[in-house]
Amino acid sequence: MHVLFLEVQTESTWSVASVGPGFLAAYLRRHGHTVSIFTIALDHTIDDVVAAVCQHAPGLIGLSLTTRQWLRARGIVAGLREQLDVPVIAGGLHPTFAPEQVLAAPGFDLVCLGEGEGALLDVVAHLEETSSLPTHDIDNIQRPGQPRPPLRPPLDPLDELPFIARDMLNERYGVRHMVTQRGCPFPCTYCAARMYNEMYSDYGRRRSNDSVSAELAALRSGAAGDGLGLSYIIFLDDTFTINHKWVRRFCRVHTESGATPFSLHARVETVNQRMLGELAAAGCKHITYGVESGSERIRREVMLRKVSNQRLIDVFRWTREAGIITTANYMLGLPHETRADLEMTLALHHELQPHDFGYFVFYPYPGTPLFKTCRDLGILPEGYETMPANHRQSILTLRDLTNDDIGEFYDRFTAIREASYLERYGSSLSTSGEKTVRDTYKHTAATG
Ligand code: B12
Ligand code: SF4
Repeated sequence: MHVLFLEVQTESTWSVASVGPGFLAAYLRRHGHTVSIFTIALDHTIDDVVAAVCQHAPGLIGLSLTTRQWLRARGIVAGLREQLDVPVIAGGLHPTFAPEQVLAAPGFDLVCLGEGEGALLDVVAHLEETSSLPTHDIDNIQRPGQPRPPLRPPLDPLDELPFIARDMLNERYGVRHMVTQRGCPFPCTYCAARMYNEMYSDYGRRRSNDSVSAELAALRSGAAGDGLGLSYIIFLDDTFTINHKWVRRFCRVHTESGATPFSLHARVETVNQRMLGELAAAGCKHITYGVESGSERIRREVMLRKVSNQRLIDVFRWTREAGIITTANYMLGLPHETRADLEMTLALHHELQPHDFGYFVFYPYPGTPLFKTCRDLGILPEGYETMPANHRQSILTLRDLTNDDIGEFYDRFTAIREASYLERYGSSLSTSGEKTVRDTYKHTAATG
């Protein structure tokens, strides 16, 4: 059977890699099915989507949805299904934690909860055999009006999965996206990704060093078949630096194979000076750290991130000293946050001196502890699910911050960022050159 993934773009500035569909496509292909992807750009109309679906002629349409993607996808799927009768299945973080909401929307037939490889294969096999949607429980697959189905155990070992299907990722210039693990052991209350730990008793797994090296070697030798080779690696793992033994071995083997430059995401609790030195020697050029707030109270009591400001300051300094570029990510507008807390975030930013930073207004993702907190506090407005996720404003009716406060701090972050670009690149840049640098930084700062 042919499966078409529709990738829903929500912002033109994100360099989106369709990671989930990449794994699913590789798995389906291994089992004899064909898969393609169509990206729904911001200016595409329903008619464009209908035309693309007709051209790809799928037996099943799949969508991988974050909450932001869902906010746009529901209109698209409703419009599409008015014109075409092709079954639609949705998976990913939003459908996993708000399945009833997704299944209540016109045009969605099935939702996949959690890890999707085996479940999607079962759905495709069923459709192929019967030409109809399943009327019985398939593990992980929720149907309209039915209770949550049982979950199959997470795939283990991950090495048994085929390498990600590169044609789903929109890669260019040999810049490759890599995933070496699934699951994150930390308890951050705002994070949708960690909620898999609550769904499954033991979700954390990592590929072996050998499997990761083999995939990189294949890319280097051109085995991906796209003629792009391997010039840079973006590790998308939530926290690359979790297992020191694994990281040390990776550094050794990666150095021996030529030390292709790479970037990764880490938490400051999981690195030390020695590891940073080893990473730098192996080609690590850029680390993104989640800082989130400069207020230890907000981090400790609201986010369950118990690290001290001093540790953050030390790790940013060590990383710089190792010759690695740093990006810090911040959040604004959490429940119980005050203007004084936001001032602390700005003050900490000045102490950390990251090369770049991302700043995001907090959005409560379904399934997370903070989503529940917002509902319990009565600060999640009626009909929140129809409100757009706006970068400069909160959808919440916060008690201690107004939207003007959030907008003001957001603009202060923007001003700091622009001043730092100007200081660093200003004199040497034409207007169009400056735009290119900003766009590049928007991409590198893009993290969940
Ligand atoms: C890499 C990444 C990105 C990349 C690429 C995103 C992408 N679409 O792949 C970039 C940098 C672009 C990005 C951007 C953003 N991200 Co991001 N990102 C991640 C990250 C760290 C890893 C994703 C990953 O590697 N997954 C690995 C694959 C294997 O897992 P998976 O995607 O869940 O897929 C499996 C299952 O879910 C299922 N499945 C998935 N899709 C489908 C579809 C079907 C049909 C089926 C059957 C099954 C199925 O099967 C897959 C294989 O088992 C996650 C955290 C995480 N660990 O998930 C955050 C995460 C997805 N991002 C998040 C956010 C908030 C964002 C931003 C909105 C950030 C911002 N403030 O602007 C942006 C906007 C993205 C958008 N357009 O919506 C949130 C989403 C929460 C939510 N409920 O929406 C996450 C969960 C992080 C978090 N802290 O909560 N992100
Ligand atoms: S925010 Fe990052 S460190 Fe915290 S639980 Fe989520 S993925 Fe893990």
